[in-house]
Amino acid sequence: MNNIEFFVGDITKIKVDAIVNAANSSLLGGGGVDGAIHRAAGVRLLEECRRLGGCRTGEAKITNGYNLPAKYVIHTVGPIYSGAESDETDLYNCYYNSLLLAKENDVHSIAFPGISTGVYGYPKEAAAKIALRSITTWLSDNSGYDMKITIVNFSQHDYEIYQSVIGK
Ligand code: AR6
Repeated sequence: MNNIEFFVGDITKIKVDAIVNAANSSLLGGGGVDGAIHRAAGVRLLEECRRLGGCRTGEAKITNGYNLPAKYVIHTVGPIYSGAESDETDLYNCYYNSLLLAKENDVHSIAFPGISTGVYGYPKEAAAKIALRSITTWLSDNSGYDMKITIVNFSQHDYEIYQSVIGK
């Protein structure tokens, strides 16, 4: 996992080419990491999001980062956890499609929060496994492309969940 590193803390503080937002399908802001990103980026982010016309679950859209240290924000919509098989596919697609969109925009460093693991209720260990599977698959599918990936854990506890998944 040479291209993957971990950061414990606030994703809005990270200087990378793109940070990923765990948004909702309206793309018009909300709580959690979405609220934090909109507060830190400023009102121009909401103005640009209004022009995007929403986003489907598992898909991703890109905007500028405005007042953030990151150049871009990639907004993706995770599944609201229900236990259905489609949750796993949707969550996998969030990571994979965010990376595809990043590459299309010449992004070479990207930071992900734990998509769906807050308000949307996805169990954190299961979500970490899917995130790692999606990211490592994308990296091997795009092995000629230089992409540095940061997984952002908001708490030490979330970080430990990831490390236990990697250790297994
Ligand atoms: N930096 C990094 N991670 C964070 C931050 C932050 N500043 N703030 C929260 N997290 P959530 P979801 C973590 O609820 O489950 C919003 O209202 C948090 O600990 O933000 O995908 C949207 O508008 C958790 O592990 O996103 C949607 O309506 C992870 O980020 C809905 O919530 C995701 O938690 C999306 O729910």
